[in-house]
Amino acid sequence: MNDRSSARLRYAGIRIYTAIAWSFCILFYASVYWKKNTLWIALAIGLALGLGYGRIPRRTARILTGVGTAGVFAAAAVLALVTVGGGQYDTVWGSYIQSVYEAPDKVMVIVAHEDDDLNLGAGVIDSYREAGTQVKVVFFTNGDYRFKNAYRQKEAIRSQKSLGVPEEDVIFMGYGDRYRTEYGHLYNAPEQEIVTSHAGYTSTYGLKDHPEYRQAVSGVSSDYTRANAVNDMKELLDRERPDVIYCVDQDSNPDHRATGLFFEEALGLLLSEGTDYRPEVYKGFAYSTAWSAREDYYGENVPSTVLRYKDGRMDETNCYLWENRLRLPVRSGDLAYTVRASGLWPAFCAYGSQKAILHMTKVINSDKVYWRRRTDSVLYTAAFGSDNGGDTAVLHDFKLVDSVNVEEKKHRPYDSVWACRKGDKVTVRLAQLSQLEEIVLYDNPSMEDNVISARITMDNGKSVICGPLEPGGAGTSVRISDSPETEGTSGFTVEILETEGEKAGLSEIEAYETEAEVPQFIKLTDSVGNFLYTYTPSGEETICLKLYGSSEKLEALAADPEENFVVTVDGVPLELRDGGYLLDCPEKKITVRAQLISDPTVYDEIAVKPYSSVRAFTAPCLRALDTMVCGFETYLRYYMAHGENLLLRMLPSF
Ligand SMILES: [Ca+2]
Repeated sequence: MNDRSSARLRYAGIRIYTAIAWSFCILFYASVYWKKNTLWIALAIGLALGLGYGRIPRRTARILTGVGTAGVFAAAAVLALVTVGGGQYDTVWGSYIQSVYEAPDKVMVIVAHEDDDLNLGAGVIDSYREAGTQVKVVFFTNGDYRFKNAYRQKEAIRSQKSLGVPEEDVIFMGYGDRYRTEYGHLYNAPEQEIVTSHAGYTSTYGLKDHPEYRQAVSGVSSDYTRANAVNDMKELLDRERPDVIYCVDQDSNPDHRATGLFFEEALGLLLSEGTDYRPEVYKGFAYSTAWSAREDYYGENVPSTVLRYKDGRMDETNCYLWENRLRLPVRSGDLAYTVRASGLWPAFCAYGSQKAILHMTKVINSDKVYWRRRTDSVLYTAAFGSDNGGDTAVLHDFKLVDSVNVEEKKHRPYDSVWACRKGDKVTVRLAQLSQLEEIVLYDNPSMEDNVISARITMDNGKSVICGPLEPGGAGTSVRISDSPETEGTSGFTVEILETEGEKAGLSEIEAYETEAEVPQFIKLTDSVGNFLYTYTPSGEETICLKLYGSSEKLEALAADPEENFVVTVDGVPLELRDGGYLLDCPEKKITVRAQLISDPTVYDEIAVKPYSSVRAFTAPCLRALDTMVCGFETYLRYYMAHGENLLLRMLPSF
């Protein structure tokens, strides 16, 4: 090769390099304002630079190359800064909280789509895994609405792996992501009718080397029938028998609704068969408390999940009151000053096709919220009857709501209730004599149609008048303390004394012999109740700490902190005023410990860092850079996902 052609080759190399460097820089720095066309604008400018390189003065060309190179180095520095400078919270939570995550042997998380696992369980799944607890993650659909299942499922496997869940503990049920039939969704189809999914499939399928559940256990696929969907779910639960189950509940997505209802139907059937399997069940929401929650990650301290709606109810369903939520702490490594430094970053990155990174500032909070559904009611095996000919089967099927059309977004599921008027009675005959402590009546999910008053009469003659019932379908607890000398009751009747509205009714009745068991832990919070791990005060202020108790018992103790708790810094108790523990902003990092006086194993510890004016200046800069990096990575991964998915589609079969 002569000198001339080698120089030409070098020159061409520099042109290409400059074009790429500039495209990259524009993409990277414009990410914070990313619009759909940013990619094309960046590529066009890069291309123009590459083509025009020979036509501009050599000196200008050199400057262009230099600036492009400087931009690339600066981007690398920004990446390093938000990763290292965005350091994770460095508290170790009390071993006591660890014990909550250590307690079960097996946990199951049931969601509709590949990415709902993060909405429902990011921060909790990894906490269980860190405590050594097995977690099985179940995806009901293949996520094949816009993407190939192969792409979505591989994303899920990668994401879960980063949370510590091995591939063999990821289960795909293989059902469709939406359906195309006249019945609307599979959930509302006739039991044995085979329906076609949006992607054109009529039976369950999975990956070649990771088949769907039915294929894996029976060697055949399940046709897409409603009966098969319930049966697959029921068999899975019975086979796996997890101690704790987390599952999505109602929201505007038909697949989320269907998954939650299929699960409840399947578990209801299992419970009615009289097995001794009684899992702890927690329902949660993929949208308002996660995917579309408030964007509030950035701040000195990551706050806890907030209610997005006004009247203390979840907008998705009236059945869950905000005040009744269980708040679980998250692994402190998941919280950091930037999202790039969060321990959950790889899990969100894995879902490139869903732009999951962009939702990290919403999904990650200092707690995860769930609603407990007890499964130890003695009524699943009881015989029900009513004098008004209404459907009493719905009163002990485990479902609090149901829907004749899960596709109808605005539809409030009032369909599956025992309709009643004044004077109507339900008779309940228990399978065996029981010493009942509590009966819970669930009014129908309508806010307007309500049972105002009812009388519960036990077979042993005792009767209680209750009401008005909590409107909207949240349970109303009625205390029934059998006197100790009786052998228990064989049943009871519920007589409706007064109603309001046209469609009054009950959606479920439960009866318990014992108190509810919930995870037992305390957590230090700020004055408004945000869970704390590493607390950085936002000014030179006096800090007020409070206590959260996870159970009614601990909550009651926390309401009288002077008698029951001691909160100390290096062994010195903090002053208690108006229910809060007062602490002056420290000059060095300190550890605050809260402890139950009667049981020192019940405790929590947080770190409190001094206020730093340097940090007050650098933190907002760091967050701005973090936003830029998140935008860049989101779209890079999103376009890569589209490219790979396109390739998958071109392959004949996968
Ligand atoms: Ca029901």
